[in-house]
Amino acid sequence: MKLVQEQRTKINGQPIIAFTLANDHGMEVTCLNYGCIITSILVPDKNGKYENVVLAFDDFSSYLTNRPYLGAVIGRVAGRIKNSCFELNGKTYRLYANENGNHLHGGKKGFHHIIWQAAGFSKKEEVGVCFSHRSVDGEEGYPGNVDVQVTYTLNNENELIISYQAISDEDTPFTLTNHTYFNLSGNVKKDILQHELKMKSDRFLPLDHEFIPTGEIKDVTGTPFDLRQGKKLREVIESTDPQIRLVGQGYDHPFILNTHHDEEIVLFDRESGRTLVVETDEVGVVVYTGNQIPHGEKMNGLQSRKYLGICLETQALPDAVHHPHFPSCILQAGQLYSSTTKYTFRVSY
Ligand code: G6D
Repeated sequence: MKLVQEQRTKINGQPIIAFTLANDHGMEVTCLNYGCIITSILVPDKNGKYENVVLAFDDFSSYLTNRPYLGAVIGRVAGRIKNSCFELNGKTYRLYANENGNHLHGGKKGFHHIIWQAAGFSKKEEVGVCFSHRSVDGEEGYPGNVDVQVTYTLNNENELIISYQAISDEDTPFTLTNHTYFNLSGNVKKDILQHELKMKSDRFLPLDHEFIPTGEIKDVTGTPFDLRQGKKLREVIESTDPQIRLVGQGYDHPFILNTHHDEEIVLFDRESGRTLVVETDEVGVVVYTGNQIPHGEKMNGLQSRKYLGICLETQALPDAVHHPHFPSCILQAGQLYSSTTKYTFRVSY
């Protein structure tokens, strides 16, 4: 196992450090203390060729805006909160409204724009980085002081494990995710439309015109959201289903997972043979096929465009604060928030 850290730049005198984690088989993960952003994951294809399978900006400065939220940890609350407000314990809280009057992905200065405290670690069978941050009372309009810890661990099973922990001194909505865009072709040789996605999920959440769950929980049977047998993403984006069309021909939808830590999400690229298995203890996953990736941003040596990557954002159900029939996303004062998502990279021949 190897851990290398190097200073990339400074922001207001604070060093921006890149951590490169390497296991004994050649898999590498590179991440930043800025937004806990993952900028590279090198894994082999069926010919043993190691290539990067995530989207990343060519220049660090692009992360200071980062409209696509490339690679970043998202919080305090991943997803959208309608009208940027919620009621809690008889009080109304107003959040920063950063999209059409709604609150998206933690607001103006969400966790993706934070310089986290970071400490690398290296043991015999694992290497990683532990990021920490105190989100103070009133940050983006949220109540309570929350101490957050995000740990990236790489082991010799080619598993990247992301574990999130937090504790708050007041009740507050709280659900984190990682917004990495995966593209298993390697160095973004192709877009993701030849990828196949399989998921153990019987239900999904239809969205309204602002991409916020309507509250309906719908059976996937007979819809383009049925991934139980696997589907090519090209088939999905070519669907005429109104929900596929609504978000720009693709997914941007929450799915409710049937099971946990049971190979519930599998992404496969036949040409390279690369397979990504995602397992989580989270209730759901927002699958986003990059329909809104802004054009013309420089990433992976290319001009960005739609469908260059797919996000598998494991998290609580979006806008849960407004849907009492969704599992709650409220972190009670003094309760430990704990969530783990594991990304396993394999090769299929
Ligand atoms: C778009 O609607 C999508 C979001 O789900 C995504 O997280 C964001 O782009 C990056 O707003």
